[in-house]
Amino acid sequence: MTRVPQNLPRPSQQRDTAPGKVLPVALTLSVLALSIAASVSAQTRYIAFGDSITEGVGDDAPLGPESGYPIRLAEILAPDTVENRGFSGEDTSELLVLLNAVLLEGGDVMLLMAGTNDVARGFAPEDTLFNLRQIARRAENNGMEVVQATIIPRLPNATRDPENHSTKQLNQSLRNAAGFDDRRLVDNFEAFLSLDLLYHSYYWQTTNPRDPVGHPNAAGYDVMAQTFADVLQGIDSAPPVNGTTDPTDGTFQVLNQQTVRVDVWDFGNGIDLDQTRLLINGVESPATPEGDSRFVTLSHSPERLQGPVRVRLQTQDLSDPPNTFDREISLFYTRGTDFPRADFDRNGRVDGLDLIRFAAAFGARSNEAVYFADADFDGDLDIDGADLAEFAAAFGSVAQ
Ligand SMILES: [Ca+2]
Ligand SMILES: [Ca+2]
Ligand SMILES: [Ca+2]
Repeated sequence: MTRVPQNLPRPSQQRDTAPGKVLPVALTLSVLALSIAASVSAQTRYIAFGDSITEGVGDDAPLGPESGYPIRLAEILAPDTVENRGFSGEDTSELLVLLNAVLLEGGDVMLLMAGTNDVARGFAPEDTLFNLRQIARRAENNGMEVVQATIIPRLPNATRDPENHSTKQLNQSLRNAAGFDDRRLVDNFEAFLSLDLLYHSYYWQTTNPRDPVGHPNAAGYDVMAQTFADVLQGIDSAPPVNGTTDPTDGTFQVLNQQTVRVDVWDFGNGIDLDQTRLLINGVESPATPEGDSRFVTLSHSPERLQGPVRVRLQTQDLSDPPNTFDREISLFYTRGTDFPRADFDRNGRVDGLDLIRFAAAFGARSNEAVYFADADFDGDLDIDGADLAEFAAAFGSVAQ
């Protein structure tokens, strides 16, 4: 029901056409003109700032001259605009240098997604996070709102971080930073991980097997644009996600008495605390969520951990229907873990990566540079069919 404020003229009074009443009509018209002007200038100018994944490298179906998620997002958000300020190949320290020029162009909201090249160059996640927070604060000091975004998973055959250990760690700390700094978060990492046939359908490698890091293809950029759009339009399509996770995925030599501690965030409608639990090696832990519906911590100190430890988070949010999360978030190895000898890279299983290592040494004798003592299972100073048989027998075995 619309309430009419008492101090406004009633419709019957407005019909009075006496000469002295022309002024209010003129006033009404000018207020109308002003409000139209205001609605035009109320368009939001988004600035998409990042690396090649913002620029749109890998987009096999660009929209006219423009590639990537920004142009797709602009179509969804029209008449708001999205300007592409993606700089291919730049890490966060380089983007920090480019920032001033971008800020000079103005804009209302910065969409900040970067860090993939930092991972490729072996930056520590905390250094990347520091740079991203610097970028965000400087943009905010310049009067912009900053929306942060997690980076997408790397390909399983990427030369750096193929198992996404560093990528996960960076994204987890990004979630904590966005939460504590009170910024909105677009979780591309989570959105991508929830896709079926992710690496086969949403990455450039589908048509370009030489993609070094893992750029999305057009289908991937469609998902990314929609993930941004949902957050910017206030639609909660993301489940609660794990922030800082300790021990983090892929850690070795963890103490046998170690507290497992996981931060959980929901950047939308909130966490359903009753449906939030940690499983450790498949068994529900007594950890209970401490916090509120936006941010909780789950913590548990098992009496003794041995061998590989798998931590699984099950949670959902308060959306209707709920967005759910049920995934292993960390696999770490305690002291005394028994790795199969053929697990050359000590990633916990004898797999294709070890096979590549074995194949490179196959046929070598101990006086040759390619000889690799770990692969000489019978210790007779060559790597031959007998060692291959041992390797084949061990293939697929896991750390205990
Ligand atoms: Ca949510
Ligand atoms: Ca291995
Ligand atoms: Ca041998």
